[in-house]
Amino acid sequence: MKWSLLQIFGLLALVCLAYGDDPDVDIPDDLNFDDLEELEDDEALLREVEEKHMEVDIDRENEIARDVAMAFNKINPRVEVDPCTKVHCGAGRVCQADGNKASCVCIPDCPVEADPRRRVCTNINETWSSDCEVYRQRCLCDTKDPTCKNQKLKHIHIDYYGECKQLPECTEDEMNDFPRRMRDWLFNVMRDLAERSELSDYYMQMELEAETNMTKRWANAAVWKWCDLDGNPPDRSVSRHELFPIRAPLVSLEHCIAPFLESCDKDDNHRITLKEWGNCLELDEDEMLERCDDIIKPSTTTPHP
Ligand SMILES: *[C@@H]1O[C@H](CO)[C@@H](O)[C@H](O)[C@H]1NC(C)=O
Ligand SMILES: *[C@@H]1O[C@H](CO)[C@@H](O)[C@H](O)[C@H]1NC(C)=O
Ligand SMILES: [Ca+2]
Ligand SMILES: [Ca+2]
Repeated sequence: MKWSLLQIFGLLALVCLAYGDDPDVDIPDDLNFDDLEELEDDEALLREVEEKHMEVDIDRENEIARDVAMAFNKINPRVEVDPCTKVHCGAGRVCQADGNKASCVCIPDCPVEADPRRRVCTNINETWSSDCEVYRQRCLCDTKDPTCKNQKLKHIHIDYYGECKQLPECTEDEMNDFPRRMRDWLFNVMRDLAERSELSDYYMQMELEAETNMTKRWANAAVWKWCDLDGNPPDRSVSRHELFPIRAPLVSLEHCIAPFLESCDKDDNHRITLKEWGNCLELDEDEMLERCDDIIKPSTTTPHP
């Protein structure tokens, strides 16, 4: 999950570089996913993505440090422990410690974003300066803070990255060709992650299989991505919310992605099963085996209605 986000942000950064300077420039209709990685690096954005990963590492270190401190505390109860180290607040929120109590509060200030590439388009087709601002405002309205600008912003969310714009229609021909391009793209993303050793051993094995057996090439990549998206919660079905990492960064670059993902949910129940995913990618059903690399304890998974 984390790596796929990195991958997509990487792609986004590279593509933004190419088109970012002129917001009015048209994205070519036949944008080829494969070419994206050949574009030049954007140091600043990539650094930022790396920092986000570092934050995750720091969180983990803090957790370990806290556990050590807790153990020590049993012997010497005077050691102060930051109650926030183990608290994960949602988007737009940060943890605030009050003595030994921790609570999640709205982010007081978002970093000022002058870079137009950080802009996001919301579900009400409004351009905001950054994703942080959107999540912060939603938090303020959600908590009935007096600085909430408008109660309806309680339900605001990011539709896609980039400025709001008139998205070109996905023509029938483009749509017909899209599953093939998507399969190719998924395989290339998987291969790229494998080359950078950013897949788990389990998925490395699946990638190797995809490299050596043409029958498995697209199916393995499709299964991997589906498993990868199905993380919150890992219940063997991909919700609209879980599609966010694959949808939001691509919508403004690839105007068929949104209608394509819609079309995958054949029975319109807002979740995509592996079977539906295989069907819309036009893959052989027999090859779409549920092979997810995660430890699911059946007792802790909540089935969805
Ligand atoms: C969203 O806003 C953009 C820019 O203001 C506009 O061009 C576009 O038509 C709007 N889209 C919709 C669906 O209203
Ligand atoms: C390739 O995959 C197919 C389908 O799963 C399988 O039947 C076949 O034996 C595999 N071929 C090799 C060389 O492993
Ligand atoms: Ca899920
Ligand atoms: Ca469905």
